[in-house]
Amino acid sequence: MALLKILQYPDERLHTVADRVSEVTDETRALVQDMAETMYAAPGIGLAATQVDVHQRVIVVDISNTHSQLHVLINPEITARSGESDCEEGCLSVPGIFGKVQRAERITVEAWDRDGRPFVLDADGLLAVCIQHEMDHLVGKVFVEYWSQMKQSRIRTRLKKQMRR
Ligand code: K1U
Ligand code: ZN
Repeated sequence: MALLKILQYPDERLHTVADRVSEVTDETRALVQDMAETMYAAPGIGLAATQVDVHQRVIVVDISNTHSQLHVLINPEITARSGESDCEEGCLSVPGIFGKVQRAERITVEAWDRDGRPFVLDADGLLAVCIQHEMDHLVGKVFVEYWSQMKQSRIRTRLKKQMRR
């Protein structure tokens, strides 16, 4: 088990589109375990494989205060969405930056669990927002990229200064 290094925006590798997982193996399960540990240690409520420089469609999410409701989604696909939410978001790859993004309030997502078994999850509120945020990472999109070019440029400047310190 290991803590993984989280890529920091504007690292270009965050723009990589992840591949589907063809088969869940022990290696996939080890990745899931390391991602969960990394998320809890950060601390965060979600993590996508893209953020740890592994370009496979794998995400982990746990919005509980007790680290007791881990959702592992392999090859997640949203099959239904409804309503609108503009919840404040943060990102472990964009430290210290928070802001709103318009998302669906409720989603239905189909995925595989860590044993490769398909399941369907109905999610709403923060869980739905977090799953959508993590699924964006899998297609190379970071939440700040919903905002204006000027705001993104200010964020990049601020983060580069932060990294030098
Ligand atoms: O980097 C990530 O993708 C994880 C991100 C997920 C997220 C948070 C809020 C809205 C949408 C998606 C985070 O976990 S940022 C850290 C955070 O939100 C948090 C940290 C500790 C306790 C509670 C929340
Ligand atoms: Zn993120």
